[in-house]
Amino acid sequence: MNEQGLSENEIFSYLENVKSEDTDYYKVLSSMCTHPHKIAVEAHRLFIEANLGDLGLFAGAHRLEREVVGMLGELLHAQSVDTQSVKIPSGESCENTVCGYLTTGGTESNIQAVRGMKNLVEAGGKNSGEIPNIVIPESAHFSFDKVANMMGIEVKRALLDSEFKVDTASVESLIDANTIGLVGIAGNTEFGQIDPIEELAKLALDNELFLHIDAAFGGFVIPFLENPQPFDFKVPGVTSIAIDPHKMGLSTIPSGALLFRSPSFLDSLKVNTPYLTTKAQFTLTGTRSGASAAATYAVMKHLGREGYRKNVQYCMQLTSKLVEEARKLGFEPLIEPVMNVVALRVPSPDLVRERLLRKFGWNVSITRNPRSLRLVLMPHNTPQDVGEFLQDLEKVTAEF
Ligand code: 0PR
Repeated sequence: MNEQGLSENEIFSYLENVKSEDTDYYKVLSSMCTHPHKIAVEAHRLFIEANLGDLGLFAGAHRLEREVVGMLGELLHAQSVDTQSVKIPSGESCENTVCGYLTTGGTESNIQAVRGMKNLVEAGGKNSGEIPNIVIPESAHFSFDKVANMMGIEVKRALLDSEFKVDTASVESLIDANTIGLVGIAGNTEFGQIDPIEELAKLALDNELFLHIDAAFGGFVIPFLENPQPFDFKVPGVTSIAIDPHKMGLSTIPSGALLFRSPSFLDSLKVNTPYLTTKAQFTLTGTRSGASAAATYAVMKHLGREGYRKNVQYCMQLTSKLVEEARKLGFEPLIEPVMNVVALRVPSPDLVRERLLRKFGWNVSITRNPRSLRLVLMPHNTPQDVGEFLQDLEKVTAEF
């Protein structure tokens, strides 16, 4: 650290320089995040110092968190949503209402959902003494590798079917006496596919298991599609859901959310906080951003269902355009896109990716199995970009 402080000017000229190395999302087809809505940015600034780790000091930001959890609960068909009594991590009781809290994103939500399962099983005396396990789809996000590593839980991976949905027969075959829960994905990272949530829920109910749905990406997409598949609390057996406002919710980073069907789930995450303004904390992080709560509140209120529907329609139109024109070039998608993620079969995908970046500046990614070009069509992309991308793809693949 320098001994004497630099001037504001010096610092900001350096920062602006450095920021030019960051993407402005132009030619980015690999990201599930996008520019936050300007209303979210303003609200974020207004609550910049709010710390939801000490709720009593930030009652306003805490109210906004409660309202966001309430709105998300409504969106995800929680049975009873009463924003006055929505449970947030402050230690109050919340019978018959959705409960949850705002996390830093899908990773924290997934970790906490599994931690809740483990704690509830241990509290219920159901622990067999063996290592507990969960069964997740092979397509699950790598945040579940962190779950396995942190919590001493075995993570079993079920096979996918030909459409990259989890194969429920494979899930069933992996369930044993030490299984505590299942995971389904509503919008998987690589293919944008939705697992058969109703079938998973039936398995969960029949075997008395928890069922966590990772809708980190799909949570702000599926409800706004024309014929949404059931994936949320409407499906009996779904016990928790991860949904990320900082992806298709157009909020600022870090904005995730974890919702539970039952308050006992949240209670199982309780840690006493003797010297704070509240007696207990249910979150993974201690100090956490109230600015994210304000940003998410602002953008959800501002856009409403209509605004999000338009956003999803726009991204789906880009998706259709991309697939239609890619087909004309002879490239087929691995599946008919369910949401705004396309996995495109191209020759030598790794080389194509590298050349698209080096020659034309496109950022795309690759699916693991099978390897294909993965493209996420986000609000920052335009129809013109899609047209240009396809021309560049044609040039690059002509070399093979
Ligand atoms: N669950 C699913 C289904 C996800 O797709 C992701 C992230 C997570 C959980 C974890 O969420 P957080 O990263 O918020 O903890 N999916 C994206 C991915 O790994 C995240 C991302 C976003 C990566 C923007 C790159 C990027 O530029 O691809």
